[in-house]
Amino acid sequence: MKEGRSWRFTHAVSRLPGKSIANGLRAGGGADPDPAEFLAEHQAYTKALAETGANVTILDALEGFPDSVFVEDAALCAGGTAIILRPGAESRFGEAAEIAPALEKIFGSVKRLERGFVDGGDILLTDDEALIGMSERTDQEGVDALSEILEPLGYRVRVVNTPSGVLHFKSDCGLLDSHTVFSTARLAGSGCFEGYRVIEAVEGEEAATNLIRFNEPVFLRTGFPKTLALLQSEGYKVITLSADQAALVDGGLSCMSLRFSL
Ligand code: CIR
Repeated sequence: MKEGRSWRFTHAVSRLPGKSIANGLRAGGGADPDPAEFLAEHQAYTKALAETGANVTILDALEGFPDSVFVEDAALCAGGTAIILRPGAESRFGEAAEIAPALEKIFGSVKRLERGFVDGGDILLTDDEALIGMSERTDQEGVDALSEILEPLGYRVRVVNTPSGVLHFKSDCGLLDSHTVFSTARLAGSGCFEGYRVIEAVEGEEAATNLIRFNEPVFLRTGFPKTLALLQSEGYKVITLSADQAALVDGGLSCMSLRFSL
């Protein structure tokens, strides 16, 4: 196992949002995102990833799949391998076949989940573990199938629960370094991070937990000043990025890229 493989990356893959993002799934039935504003946020996001020195591939928008900008749910890149998942929302299932050719080109070949359902947003990878949250989108059959692929790649699988009413496991947590997780109190309280150092979210700023560590910086959503101060006081270099448009359709910073090293 390579120390830091869960946050030091040479590559990322993202997909441009289409105009159809206005029809993206959302639990709350709130306002539609604005496609032009979403695109501007996305451009700032991919630029920031590239500025860490990573090679960022940006795929064309897929108008037929409104949520396809959230590439993290259709595939998982782990241990030098790309795994095509089976997203659990009906309107998103076809995104997996759409992303496969791009990953085949980059990785040479891909593995495929053959049964069940798993959304990548339910998977938190650390250096040697995959914490997989059972959710409305991720079921036991999918977890079993994914475990068969991940264990030979050097990941122990820890099956955990996504809190009810929460879309994805990583809606409520993010990795800060090889040993440290940033989590809402409600998720950390379940005991699912035993063995890790946990920094709990500031009350009222829980939505900030969907952050990503990508090389040196931690990317945090703009608008969470107490969280910014907390993470800086813990010694992290934090860069803030707006993800307000993604949030309108239940997305955040982690969902908009696949992050890996070759
Ligand atoms: C969905 O409901 O699937 C999208 N509107 C949001 C997906 C966010 N993805 C993620 O947190 N990994």
